[in-house]
Amino acid sequence: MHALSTIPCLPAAAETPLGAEVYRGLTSTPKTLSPWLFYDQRGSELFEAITELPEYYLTRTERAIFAEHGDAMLAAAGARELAVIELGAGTAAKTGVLLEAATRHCACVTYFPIDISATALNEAKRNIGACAPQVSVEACVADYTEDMSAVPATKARRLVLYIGSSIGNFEPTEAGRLLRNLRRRLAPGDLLLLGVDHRKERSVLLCAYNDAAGVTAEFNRNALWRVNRELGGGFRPGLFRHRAVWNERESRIEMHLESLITQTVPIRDLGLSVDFRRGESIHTENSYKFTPETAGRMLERGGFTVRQSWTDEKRWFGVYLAEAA
Ligand code: AVJ
Repeated sequence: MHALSTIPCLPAAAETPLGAEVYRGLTSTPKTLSPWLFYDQRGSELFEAITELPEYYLTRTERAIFAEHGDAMLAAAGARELAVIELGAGTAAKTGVLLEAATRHCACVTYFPIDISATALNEAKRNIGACAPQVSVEACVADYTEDMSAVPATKARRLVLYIGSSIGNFEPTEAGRLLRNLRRRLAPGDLLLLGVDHRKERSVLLCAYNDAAGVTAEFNRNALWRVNRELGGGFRPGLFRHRAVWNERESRIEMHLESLITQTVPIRDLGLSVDFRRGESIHTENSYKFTPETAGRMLERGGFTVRQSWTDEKRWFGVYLAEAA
């Protein structure tokens, strides 16, 4: 016999991943929204635009490190057969140069991009097909933050790519859990190539997350537009100011959306009405910045041993090759 629940039901929308996250975040104190909310179609386009901004050095710096040291990275991976697995592959825009290097150092290379976006993965397939046609591609739509079962078991050595400073979105405990989850899927000798943004002069960091053209501000506000589009939200995004803050103690850039006035925002599909005080903000993203020491410690806590690392002339970005211990 099933007892009838006496707990009032939340609207069905609150049980979708998006609805649940928006409900949780906007009823918390302080208010938060998870950065994965940014990445619908529009948000992914805005992020692509960010990667081309003069102030946003991350993407081009990492790409330059790959262009210069990609061969050394894949030589270090050195295996006849190599499975290159990428977490959060997106459109694999930076991966081509690494896969080309892989084909020079390994007889047989298979690429396994993993991403939550099927559209992005289709573009990834096209990108890699064009620049490294010898590589066979087996894409997988999955949320690797939930579970790592999309990381394939292969008889080839595995090289996992987790690049683009994606790990910077996670708080230290979450990042540790993510690395340990990955480690449990791997065998000793399998490798992880991790790209992280380094600590640097505050003004450089602040400009990278608050560009003159206002693209990052629009990217940030897209979280609100998305709530409007997908949950019947009544946000007026123009009434929220984009703020980027350097949190020295936590070693992270934070992005916030600050309410310019006292206002109440209805979110129809959640049956929710959200009150904002003037100046109250929604914390939408953390982007952690590392030193070689803090990056190495994070990897070690995750069960990896750093074998080699590469950086650019200014030491703004770091790429770490670590072995499953
Ligand atoms: C995609 C998480 C690496 O933190 O730099 C860019 C996202 N946020 N501008 C980053 C982002 C604002 C980006 N990551």
